[in-house]
Amino acid sequence: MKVLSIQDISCYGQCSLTVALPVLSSYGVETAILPSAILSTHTGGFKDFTVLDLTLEMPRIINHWIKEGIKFDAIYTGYIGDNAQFDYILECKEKLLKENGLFIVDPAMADHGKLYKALNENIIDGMRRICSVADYILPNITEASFLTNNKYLEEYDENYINKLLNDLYNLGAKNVILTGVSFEKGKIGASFYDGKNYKSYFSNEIVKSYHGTGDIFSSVVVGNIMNKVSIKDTLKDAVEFIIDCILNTMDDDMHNYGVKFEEILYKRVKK
Ligand code: PXL
Repeated sequence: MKVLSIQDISCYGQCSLTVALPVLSSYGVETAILPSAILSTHTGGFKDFTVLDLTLEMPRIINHWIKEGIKFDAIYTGYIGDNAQFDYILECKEKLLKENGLFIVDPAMADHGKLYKALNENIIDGMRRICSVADYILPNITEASFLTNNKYLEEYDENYINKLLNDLYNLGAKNVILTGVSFEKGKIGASFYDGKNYKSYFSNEIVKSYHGTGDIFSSVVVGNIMNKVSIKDTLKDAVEFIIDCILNTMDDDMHNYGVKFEEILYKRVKK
C-alpha cells in the first residue's frame, strides 16, 4: 500500500506532513510526500512565520515520478498554500494514481468560521475543484460552509448538518466525512454520507481546540481506509484518537500549538 500525501511541511508545530507521516506509518502505510511549501511553523498562533512556496518544484518532482513509472494506491491532500498547485494536484490524480486508486481530500483551509491567516478567498474555488472529483472529502464545518456557500453556524441542529452533507456530496465527492459535529452539549464527533447512508460517531467533548487535530484526524481516516476498515469503525478510531490526544495535552500549559499525539501513537503501537 502506497500513499502520496500532498500538503505543506510546517517545520515546527505538529500538523500537516509532520503528523501525516508518523500516523500513516503506524497504520502500515508507505507514504511518499509532495510538499506544497515549507513553513517555519504553522500559521495559527505564531508571528512572523517564514514560507518557502514549492509550486515551481512540483512539476519537476511529478515528471520525474512519471518517468520512473511510480504509481500510488491513494493520494491524500491537505493544506495547499498556492492556487497554482491545484492543476498539479489534478495532474497527480490523473498520472500517478493507480486504476481504482483513491483520491482523498482534506480541504484544510479554515476553522472557527474563518480562513487560515495566510490564505485568501481564492483558495475556496481551488479546494472545491479537487473536492468535486474526490473519493473522500474530510472538511470541518467551517470548510463545509465555505465550499457549499452555506452560512457558518456555531449553533445548529441535525437539519443543518444533513444539508451540509448533502451539498458536499452534490459537489461530486463520493464519500463525505464532516468533522467537529456536535448535536448535544458535551458530545462531539464526525458524520458520514455517501449519497445513501448517514452514519455518525460521537464521544465526550473536551472543550479545548488545538491546531493540527484536523490533520491527525484525516491521517487516521486514511490509515483506516487503506486497511479497508468499515466506515463505522473508522469514525470511532479517528474521533477517539483525537480525544485521547487532547486529553494528553490539555494539562500542559506550555504546549498550546498542537497536540501531543506521539505518546498516544506509541501506546497503540505497543498494544
Ligand atoms: O493544520 C492545518 C494547517 C496546515 N498547514 C499550515 C497551517 C495549518 C493551520 O493553520 O497553518 C501551514
